[in-house]
Amino acid sequence: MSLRFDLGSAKKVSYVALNQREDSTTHPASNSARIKGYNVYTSNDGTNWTNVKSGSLANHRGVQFIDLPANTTARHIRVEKTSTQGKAQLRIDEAWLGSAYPGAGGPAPSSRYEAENGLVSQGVVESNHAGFSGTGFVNYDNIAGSAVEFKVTSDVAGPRQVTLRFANGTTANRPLDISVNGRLAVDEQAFAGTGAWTAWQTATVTLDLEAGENTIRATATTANGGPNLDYLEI
Ligand SMILES: [Ca+2]
Ligand SMILES: [Ca+2]
Ligand SMILES: [Ca+2]
Repeated sequence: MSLRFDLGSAKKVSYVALNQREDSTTHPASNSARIKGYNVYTSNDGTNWTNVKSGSLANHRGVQFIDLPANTTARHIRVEKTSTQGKAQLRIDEAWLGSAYPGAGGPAPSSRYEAENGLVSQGVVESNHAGFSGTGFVNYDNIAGSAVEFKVTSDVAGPRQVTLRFANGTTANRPLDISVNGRLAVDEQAFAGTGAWTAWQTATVTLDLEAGENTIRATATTANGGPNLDYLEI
């Protein structure tokens, strides 16, 4: 008994995931068709097969993963059931192939820069309103020109999504001018009231960054100062 996939052309395959039919809620499920022993074969022509993995699956419910050897590339994948936890059937509700695990390649994980570790100009680091990340947040002085500056590293040049986490316990918008490397990038980015100083929200802007270190400065533009600023994330 086997399950066969045709990818249409040779592709990288990192794992096979199987979600098998739950035949019984009792344990042990002697009438279960769950796979015990298996072989996984690959082929590029659908005729000549290579056994790339053999093993056994636990008698568990839920999705189970069969990891394939590193750099497995094939058009055809076949999972053969060689022994059973119960009866000799193959009962698969869902199955899929993965080319990579999350985090293995693709965009780099985001980096967080806490505002309280930034360069604060006319503001104070506080921690009296719960829900912040890190060790606190920056309370901008209520004055135009108060600012927080971040040194942010980008691995590539070009537009990047940059998220700012903030709280504004007033009902008045507290806009910030956001500059990159000394040039105004976003004029009067809005930071509306969030309902409470403990109610944190995020605002996302797109900034054109250079590869390497960038200076991002968020400057209050009204006499109310900025919102309380928790962090910047890229
Ligand atoms: Ca303030
Ligand atoms: Ca402005
Ligand atoms: Ca923080």
